[in-house]
Amino acid sequence: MKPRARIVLSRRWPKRIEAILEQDYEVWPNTGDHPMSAAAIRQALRRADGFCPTVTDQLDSNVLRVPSPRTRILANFGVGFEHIDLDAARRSGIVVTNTPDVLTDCTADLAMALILATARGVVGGDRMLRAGDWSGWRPTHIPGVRVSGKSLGLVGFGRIGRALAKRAGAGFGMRVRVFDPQPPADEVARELGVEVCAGLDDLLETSDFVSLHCPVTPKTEGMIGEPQFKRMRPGAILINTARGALVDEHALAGALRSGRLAAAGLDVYAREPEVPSELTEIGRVVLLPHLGSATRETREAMGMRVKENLDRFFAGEEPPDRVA
Ligand code: 8YV
Repeated sequence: MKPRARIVLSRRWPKRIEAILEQDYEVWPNTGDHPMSAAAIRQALRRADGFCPTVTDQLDSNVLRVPSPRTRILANFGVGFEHIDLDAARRSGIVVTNTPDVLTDCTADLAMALILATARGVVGGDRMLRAGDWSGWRPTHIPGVRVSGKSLGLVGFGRIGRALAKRAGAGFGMRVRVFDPQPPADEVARELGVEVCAGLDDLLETSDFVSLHCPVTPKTEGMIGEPQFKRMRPGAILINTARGALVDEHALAGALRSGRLAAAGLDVYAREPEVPSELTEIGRVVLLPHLGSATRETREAMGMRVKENLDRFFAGEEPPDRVA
């Protein structure tokens, strides 16, 4: 019998999926479930056939410069892969895969949740009530802003952006405007009921809510900074479930403090798990700890998608979600 391939999981995965993996692989889990150090990752690359990282692992060119690695596949648990240097992986002859599709709906759901939470005082209201500060109903208590019928600008119109467009358009009657360097075909835009903006500035100037749905690349890093906040409608709300590095967090805090922005809903940060204190100090920001794909169903589906990539790769076939 062929020996089973040895794989390292950089974090604990849902129990059921770890058990399924163990049927076909020699699984080395990271029992402590802390982010792995560069040295521990290098050791894994020397000793395992496959390495399954998450967003908390930095696989830069330095880490990947392991002389004759045993690892031949980095099967990422997650759709975003900016933490992996694809060129360095290619140079070391390592294949890279990710997990698209399976987290689209849950991430779009969370973006919608942040739109509602920021607009309607969901978190502030809960906080006030628990603090014993609720003196009873009154017409002027926590005046939110209406979501239904407002305009929503989507920066990036891939899978998650499209899923949010459906929810916001069909469910909340929002006018959805999109900007993507690769704009959707006319029939796709028509079918999803979205208007395609001429550029980012056009989107920022015409949206009550702006929600980010693009990957971080050298081109998009810091793309929402002071000049962009100045272009946004006074009282607009920023939602970010994509990546923290898309936003200049200091400029965001400034735009919130000055009142230019009414609120922000954030699930991601530039230097996770660090969250700038100038953001935590502002009550009108809803801050979540990177929960986009955090449902039992989706985390299991992500694990199974990684397994599908591993299975195909170790069977000598092309893995379905190869990105390098
Ligand atoms: C994941 C995500 O939880 O898939 C992604 O890119 O942002 C999250 O939903 C995380 O990346 C796991 O690695």
